[in-house]
Amino acid sequence: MFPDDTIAAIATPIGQGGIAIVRLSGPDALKIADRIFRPRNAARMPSKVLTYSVIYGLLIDPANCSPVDEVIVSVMHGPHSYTREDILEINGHGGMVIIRRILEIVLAEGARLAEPGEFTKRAFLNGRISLTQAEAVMDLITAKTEESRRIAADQLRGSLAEKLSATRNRLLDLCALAEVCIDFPEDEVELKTSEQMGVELEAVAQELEKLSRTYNEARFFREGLATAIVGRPNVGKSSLLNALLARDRAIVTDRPGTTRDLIEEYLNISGLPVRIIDTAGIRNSDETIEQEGIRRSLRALENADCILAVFDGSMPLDAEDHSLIRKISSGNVIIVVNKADLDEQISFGNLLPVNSPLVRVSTLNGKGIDDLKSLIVTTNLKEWKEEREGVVITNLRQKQAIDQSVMALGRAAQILCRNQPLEILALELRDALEHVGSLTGDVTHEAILDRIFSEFCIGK
Ligand SMILES: Nc1nc2c(ncn2[C@@H]2O[C@H](COP(=O)(O)OP(=O)(O)OP(=O)(O)O)[C@@H](O)[C@H]2O)c(=O)[nH]1
Ligand SMILES: [Mg+2]
Repeated sequence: MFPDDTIAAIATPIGQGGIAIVRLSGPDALKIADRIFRPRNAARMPSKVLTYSVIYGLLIDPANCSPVDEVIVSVMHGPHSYTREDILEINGHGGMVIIRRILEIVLAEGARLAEPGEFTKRAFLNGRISLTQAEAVMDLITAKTEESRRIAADQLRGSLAEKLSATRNRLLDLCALAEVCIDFPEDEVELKTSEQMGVELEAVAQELEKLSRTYNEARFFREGLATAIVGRPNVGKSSLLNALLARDRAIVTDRPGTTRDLIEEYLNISGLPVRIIDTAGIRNSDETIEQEGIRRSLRALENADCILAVFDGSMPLDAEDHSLIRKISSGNVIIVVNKADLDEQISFGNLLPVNSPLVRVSTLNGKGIDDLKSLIVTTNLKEWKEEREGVVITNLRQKQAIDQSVMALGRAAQILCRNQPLEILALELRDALEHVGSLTGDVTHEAILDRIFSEFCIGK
């Protein structure tokens, strides 16, 4: 599993910019650098300089010795580098042709094109960071709001890894205790220890459960709160999207059936990244394109974390509104009564889902839009302040592993209660330990690593 070749990739985004960077990591990084780089000061060859040196010179194509670009290279010697291997970063001019040419030369000289996330994977495999820290790298890069960045940066610094490592040690102690009891089964020792184990099992399980609960809200900061704007045609859904974004994003007309496809945008509401989705108005339609649009609306409604159910306040409810009310009865819904600038004709009676908040807005004059934004935050982040004081988890893999560990601990507690053989107890404890270990990376499965790092960008 430990790599011994040298990888290379373009580490900056594709496009034009001030500079672009090709990054190399591995045992041959500096040898390759010597062959393709002519320093202005001939004594400063990449393999001869001290670590963390920055050298100016020409990048040349060794095939014909022609200069390709004026560059600056940074040299970092392992183990004090991102990957713990020798790293070379070539800063060239930020044009796609130039930077691709530099990459081709590096590959021709023996480096291999890196896979997505392979630099970070090496940092993990070489023991510089834990698996949760590696996951945080990409979360940091893709952070959509300042709060998302703060959570990812905390995790990258190791807050979650530390917490899990402490839990893992407690589980290791429990395993050791169970094994002592198996090896020395004198009754008196066993009784006392089993009480002690029960208490500790419960405490560890509670701590893990608390961590698992943070996922419900913390995940919104990583993924964005999927918020679908739904309603019958012409109630002002696209107008609402535009009002929330404060720009003219979606087409608005007075013809019912204007929006045909889903329109998604990100919105930052007080640090909460909201993935807002405008949908086609839901009604019975004979038209094929509109029917497909409505199918997509219904799917968005099903998958949303939060539903903004929009009604036209200037008209009584009609059959299509009633049908929508039936569909939203089980979701996390905010009722938005639009067109508050007109005389109110709508009346809901007892039709609305219980406890769903209602806000009156006018996308025409902006009334109520700020109230709606506050409602989106308060209805979806009920526990946030309280939980934020501790470590949180933001991704599903983490939650699943923690939940499986808690389940194994639950089974272990039952075995203890029923005085069943300690050998079975030890197996459940090992199971709980393994799930926590798969989070930190102490237990690694190739499939898990592949899944995590395939979500990375190339060059990271
Ligand atoms: N008076 C008034 N008219 C509004 C308001 N919001 C939207 N409208 C009008 O309502 C009509 C429909 O608006 P849209 O935003 O296109 O409605 P929609 O729900 O997206 O419609 P579909 O895409 O057809 O489902 C347009 O003529 C808007 O100008 C409002 O707050 N007040
Ligand atoms: Mg629309």
